[in-house]
Amino acid sequence: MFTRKFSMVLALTMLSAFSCQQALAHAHLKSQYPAANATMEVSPQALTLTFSEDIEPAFSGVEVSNAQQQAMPMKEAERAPKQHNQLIVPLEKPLASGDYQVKWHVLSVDGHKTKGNYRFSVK
Ligand SMILES: [Cu+2]
Repeated sequence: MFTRKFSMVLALTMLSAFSCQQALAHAHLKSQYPAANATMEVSPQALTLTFSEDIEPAFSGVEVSNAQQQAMPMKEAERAPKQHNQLIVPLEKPLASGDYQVKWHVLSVDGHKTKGNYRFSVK
């Protein structure tokens, strides 16, 4: 017969094993344009972020800020029509030369949220 405590430990162990499996399905940033730490000759017209899983665009977003922490005007992030793991974020206007920080957050189709950041610069 299992004691109450043992059953509890068993349940928690199973739960954490399950969470680990779920974690593999989270949307991680696989690649991006401009690439992390890249120096662009000219401003990109849009940022493209590709994730390991399909994402929900309505609950995903990207912010770009300059070295003075000012947010750059962006159009609404869209999911690529034929690639549901890709988020495209057009810039309202070209970026001036300088360093930029990109902060992203996405909701993957499995319902989990992930976020991260990286930098790039424009010559
Ligand atoms: Cu997940």
